[in-house]
Amino acid sequence: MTTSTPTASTAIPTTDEDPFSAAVLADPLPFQHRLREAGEVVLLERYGVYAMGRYDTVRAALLDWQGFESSAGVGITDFRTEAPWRPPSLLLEADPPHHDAPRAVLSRILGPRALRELAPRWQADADRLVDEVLEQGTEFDAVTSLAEAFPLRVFPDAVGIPEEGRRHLLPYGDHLFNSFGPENFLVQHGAPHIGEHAGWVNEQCAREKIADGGFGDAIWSAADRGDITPAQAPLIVRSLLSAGVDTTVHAIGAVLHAFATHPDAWAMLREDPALARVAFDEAIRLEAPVQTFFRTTTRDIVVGDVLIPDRRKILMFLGSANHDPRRWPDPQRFDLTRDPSGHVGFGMGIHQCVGQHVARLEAVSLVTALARRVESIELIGEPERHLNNTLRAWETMPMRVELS
Ligand code: OVP
Repeated sequence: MTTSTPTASTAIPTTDEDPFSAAVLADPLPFQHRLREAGEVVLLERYGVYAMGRYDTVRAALLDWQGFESSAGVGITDFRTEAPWRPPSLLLEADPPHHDAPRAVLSRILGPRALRELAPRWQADADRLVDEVLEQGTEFDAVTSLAEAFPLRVFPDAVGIPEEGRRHLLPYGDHLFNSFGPENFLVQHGAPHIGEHAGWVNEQCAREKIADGGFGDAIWSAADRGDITPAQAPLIVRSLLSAGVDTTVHAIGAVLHAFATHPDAWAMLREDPALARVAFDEAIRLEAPVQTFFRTTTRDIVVGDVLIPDRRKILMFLGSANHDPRRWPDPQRFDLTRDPSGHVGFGMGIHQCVGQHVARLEAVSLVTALARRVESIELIGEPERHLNNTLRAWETMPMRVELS
């Protein structure tokens, strides 16, 4: 997709639509369809940034980390010309060589081997949560009762942070994900409170706060061994608290919504509980809790027949790529018979979600617990979206289940 002598033959397709408007955030699929149809790369006139919405294009750009860097920030702000609002993440907002050591440390700590002993505990926790919810009745808000309740019950304990103040986690993440977008109504709404939330989050990353035996402790132990520096450790703990809460809440919301609206899929899962894993990845494909991230060009790059100049921001529409009919037949359908692997809901390449095994284990535990007790799931009212500049999320999801 790149050439050594950049040439571009065609004028770049341009749109004045605002992907960060309330209307598009509430219902992004029609906009994403227009974006994919407009071309491989489209100029978002309003912001002076580029956008990619097709699967092949997004995937290729994500794989080309040298041409499309992350270290200028993966939000709309270019860290080389504007100061970031918090110290950059050593993972998300870094590239090789600086990215390598933090990434290697975290991928071992959050890898499938390390999670093996957590799996039976989280399954028991999920079974217990589902029992508690069903004891209260068979009608509930699936967002608060399940999608928020389960990650908040297991993940902060797994990191090893104190109980006190955990109410800061969701609003911190919500504002952080808003802050990757422009300073619109969502950012303005969160800005007055972010100091308080960020202050608490940053304090929990200190060694003295972290309990023995969890992910946080493992990060500090890596610093003791010299795999990372002591100055890097708290920032890597911060990544867990930044990226690990809202994302899994909305992933679980996505999978619950998908099952509630695809009863055939729930019946299949009940027949074969091992489908919980594919259901999770199919829900990530379908809903992409992280909808978008930016990259920044490090030189002039030709994509298709347009030239993206050096040092431009490009918005990668992960959710749109996962709905590209050029790659996915019947993309809107939650289909447990398809192979969703290759979706870009976790990104692709060197930055691909390092926490995905944790997220998958959370979702599989909860879905498995539900499948053990619930015959059918339905919505008993219109679920409401929670708007965020980056996240695809539910605010409420009125649900009724029938026990088996
Ligand atoms: C989805 C992500 C998101 C937000 C923050 C961070 C990572 C971080 O590393 O701080 S990846």
